[in-house]
Amino acid sequence: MTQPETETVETDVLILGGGMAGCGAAFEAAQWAKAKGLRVIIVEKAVIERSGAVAMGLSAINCYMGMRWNQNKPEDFVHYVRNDLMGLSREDLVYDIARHVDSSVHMFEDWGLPIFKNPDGTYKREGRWQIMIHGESYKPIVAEAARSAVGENNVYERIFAARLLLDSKVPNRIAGAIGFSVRDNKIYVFKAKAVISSAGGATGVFRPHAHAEGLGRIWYAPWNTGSVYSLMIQAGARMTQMEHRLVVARFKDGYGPVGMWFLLFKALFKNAKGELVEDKWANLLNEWAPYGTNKPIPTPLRNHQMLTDFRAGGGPFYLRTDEALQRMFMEAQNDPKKIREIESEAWEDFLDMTMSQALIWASDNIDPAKTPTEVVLTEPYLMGSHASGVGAWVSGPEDVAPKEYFWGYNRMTTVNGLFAAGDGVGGSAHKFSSGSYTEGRLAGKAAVAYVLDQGTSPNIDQDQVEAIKVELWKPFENYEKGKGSSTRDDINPNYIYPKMALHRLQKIMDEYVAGLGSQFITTEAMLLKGLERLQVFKEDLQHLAARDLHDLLRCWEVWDRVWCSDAHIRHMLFRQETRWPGYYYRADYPKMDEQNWKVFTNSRYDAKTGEWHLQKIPFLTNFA
Ligand code: SFD
Ligand code: AMP
Repeated sequence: MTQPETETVETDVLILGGGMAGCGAAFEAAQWAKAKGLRVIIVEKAVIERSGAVAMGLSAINCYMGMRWNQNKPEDFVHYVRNDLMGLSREDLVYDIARHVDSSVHMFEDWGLPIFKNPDGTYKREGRWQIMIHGESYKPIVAEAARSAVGENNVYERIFAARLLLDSKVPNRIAGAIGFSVRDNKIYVFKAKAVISSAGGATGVFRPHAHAEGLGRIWYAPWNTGSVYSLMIQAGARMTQMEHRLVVARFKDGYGPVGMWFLLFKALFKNAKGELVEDKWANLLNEWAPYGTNKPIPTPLRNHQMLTDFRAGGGPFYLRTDEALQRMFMEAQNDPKKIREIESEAWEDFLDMTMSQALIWASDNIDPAKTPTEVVLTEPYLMGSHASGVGAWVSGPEDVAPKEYFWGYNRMTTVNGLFAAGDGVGGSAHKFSSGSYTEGRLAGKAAVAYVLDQGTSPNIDQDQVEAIKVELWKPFENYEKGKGSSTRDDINPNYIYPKMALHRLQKIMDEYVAGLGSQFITTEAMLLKGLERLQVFKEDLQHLAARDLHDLLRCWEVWDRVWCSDAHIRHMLFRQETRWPGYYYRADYPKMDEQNWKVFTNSRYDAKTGEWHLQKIPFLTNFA
């Protein structure tokens, strides 16, 4: 590949990642920016109509209060999230999303998203916080609003954001980002007064169930590679709860979500002997009181019961789709029209968001009304929007944040002018699609306020930009220098392709860092070994090779995952307790320790020294 062309783009607000949070940020920032003549840009590595976790669509919106019908108060949601996260959530951030999320959902409906309705006009609920949608086109609907809000010229697609740029004259202030096109031989330098990091969570860090050609068949979006974290970590932003991974129960092989079956269809979760796992292991929950003894059972503890039963010989496990559907058919008095409706809902749940699950049913001759469906736990994901809270440590909203958690602008990280949203924000889980969008809106509004208050033009160090450009293109150089020294292009003593590198990373993480293969168990000694292996692996990664732009993208995605792994291991080492059994077990500290560890764990990477600094941050809340 020849040297790339460089294009410099100047903007006031730069949004990295046009997923749910990015589209929310764009929509909101544009409203405030327009009046002041400011520019807002989205940079997306794919095309926003079909990018990110909602690319395929969704069949539910899992964060909706229903305040217009007095169904829930934001405070109720704070209590729910507190319990599911085993006591540790940023309640100011959770509350802030809860009080605004309904307005986002109402806009989605206005823009054409079909929402299931009850005869009285209320939204049909799957569970207390979840509503059902015909959501195959959810993302195009949301993207269209974002695109028209910022204007077509301000949507930069098929560009991978690879580095954040800091101001060369003002310490700890953001100045923009560098990305490269995944279609043309081109590097972009974006100069910005404020940046919103919303490039999605991290998958593929751990070895998944599927392998070989099925490697990408996982639950969360395979193209979310942890950029949102690696960009912010390298820029020196303080991160929080990076140990708090997500492991969820999913239908086997297709990774279809289970929420609708549990909550709406009331399907029971049974082991191979037909025993109810939740009842059989109810006593386990006492050890994790007060959270374990509250309802609903926290997500990690449901996993913990399943893993315990597995060790006692209970596997395989099934969601009794057969029993649930037969019961519902009976309740419908075997009316063929009603049965058809129930069957359609059952299949649409997957056709709207995880088509592969419906395909697996069809190709394996499974009729869920006759056959129970096998359920397994996923490999761990790093994300801040489902039942887990990894991400950046951000300022809360002024009116409800403890004063220690507020530093001027809502959702601003500890780097001035750098904001985060969605999976990128730590300690505030259960936002899902609607909450991530809402958080994007909050960050978008605050970023415009920041630009208006503080936004002088950024200073960019051209030498630094040149050095990053050389570094980004190095995999091409590695390939050119190394090629030809073996008969097979993919086996070469001089370089390593990103796919092989990914396998190596996943092996380290699986074996030492409590992945599937080690039954989510680890210790200090195992983690230290994993860290050592990761450091050696990083040396080999200097030899990553790219033949084309697609390879180049994959190379830098591997690096994203390595940064996430580094942070994850260090945080797991730091927290000396087992707070989320079922997500991971520190076998050397097998209990939850409320006295010493009911704290947030924050880290900061110092790019100058290459050192990580970890600290405990007191848990504070203004909510009862
Ligand atoms: O039940 C770069 N989610 C669900 N949410 C719901 O509300 N209801 C459901 O039914 C949900 N289910 C579900 C969900 C996700 C998936 C994959 C399935 C099922 C199968 C979760 C939500 O989707 C999730 O919480 C939000 O989407 C998170 O929002 P955000 O904005 O943080 O992430 P994103 O939408 O994936 O967007 C990230 C964007 O960044 C891009 N990107 N762009 C430029 N440069 C880089 N370096 C980049 N790296 C990434 C991505 O392309 C993307 O556009 S259920 O199972 O939970
Ligand atoms: P899922 O489909 O598993 O991603 O879950 C969708 C929604 O349902 C999320 O809000 C989950 O927290 C919730 N959920 C899933 N399973 C259960 C369960 N067994 N009990 C309570 N809530 C659940």
